Amino acid sequence: MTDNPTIRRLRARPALVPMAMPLVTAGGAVERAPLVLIDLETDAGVTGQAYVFTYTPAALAATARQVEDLTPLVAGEAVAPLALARKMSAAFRLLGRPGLVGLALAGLDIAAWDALAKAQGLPLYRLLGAQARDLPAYNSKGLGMIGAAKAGPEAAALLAEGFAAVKLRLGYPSAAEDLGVIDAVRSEIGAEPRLFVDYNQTLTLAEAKRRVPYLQDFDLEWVEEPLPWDDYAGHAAVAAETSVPIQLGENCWGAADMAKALEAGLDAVFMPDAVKIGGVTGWLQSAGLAAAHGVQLSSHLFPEVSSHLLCATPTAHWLEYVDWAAPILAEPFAVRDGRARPSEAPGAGIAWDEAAVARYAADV
Ligand code: SMN
Ligand code: MG
Repeated sequence: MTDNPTIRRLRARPALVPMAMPLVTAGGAVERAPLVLIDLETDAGVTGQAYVFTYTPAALAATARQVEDLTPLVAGEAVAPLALARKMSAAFRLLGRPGLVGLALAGLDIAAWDALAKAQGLPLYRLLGAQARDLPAYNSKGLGMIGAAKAGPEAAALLAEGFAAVKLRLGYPSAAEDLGVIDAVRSEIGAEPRLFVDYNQTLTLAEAKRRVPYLQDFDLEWVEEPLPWDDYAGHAAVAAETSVPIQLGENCWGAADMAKALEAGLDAVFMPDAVKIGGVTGWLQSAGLAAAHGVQLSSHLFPEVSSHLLCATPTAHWLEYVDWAAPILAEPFAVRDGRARPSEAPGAGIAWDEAAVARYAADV
């Protein structure tokens, strides 16, 4: 094994992975997890692994194809993620990065960091110069819009998996229904567990100004994306009406979007998505910006790589836990007593269970 590998090719396999708890949000439903499983093959006996989530099966085949179509641009290049990011920026300047190109480029970036860490024999957090530590994690895999009667027992079941915090998706037709769901959950789980709520970008400004202040009585950790993600002026107006912290950032495409969000000066916390933000490279740039602004950063999805990234984040806050990749991973990510730690294996902690990958291969 050499610590200076070069890239041979990118392989991408689309998979549709069953979800124990399908997730209905006000912004759309996810019934099976559409994942593109990426292998970055090198000439040095190490292969980098990453997966990206395409939200809808309609984007699965095109994203997998986009990843493999990067091969001619990177074959023969060193596994040097920052140099690759520079090259990809130039290659996609005219087209632009948001969308499926952004997912594919983040997959390349994460797989390249994974391969580099493996070549060095280090877990990713150590390659990044960080130390492992316990990260507070909330169980986000369920609690879609299932109504007040089901939400209480489901919240209790999610906490019983070893968590002290869960997230509810809101945005029911009426404010009364939103409040009824939170009420039902609080009566079932008591005052102690931390609660988060997520509107998935679905309220109008007038409705958000009316509904969000009602949430104040429930001691919530945050309210996520009441408005379209990049309506910073609108979110600032909502933040001015309530003491519940506003949480944004899962839809920022790259550090430049994070910079714009932070410069908008609204009172908010942020939770970049390791993929949309541009992989490990985009995350590190964003973590630097957040630290300079003194703003807390949580993660969105991808708990395996995000646990490494949060250890390298000066203002690290919460880790979002979902188990959507667990069925195809050789060692699914685990949280104990509400605390998560990055894996100690070389790389970012992603290895395929090949039998499961074959079982869930998507026919697209
Ligand atoms: C979410 C993420 C991914 C799919 C559906 C909903 C949600 C979250 O916004 O933050 O977990
Ligand atoms: Mg969200």
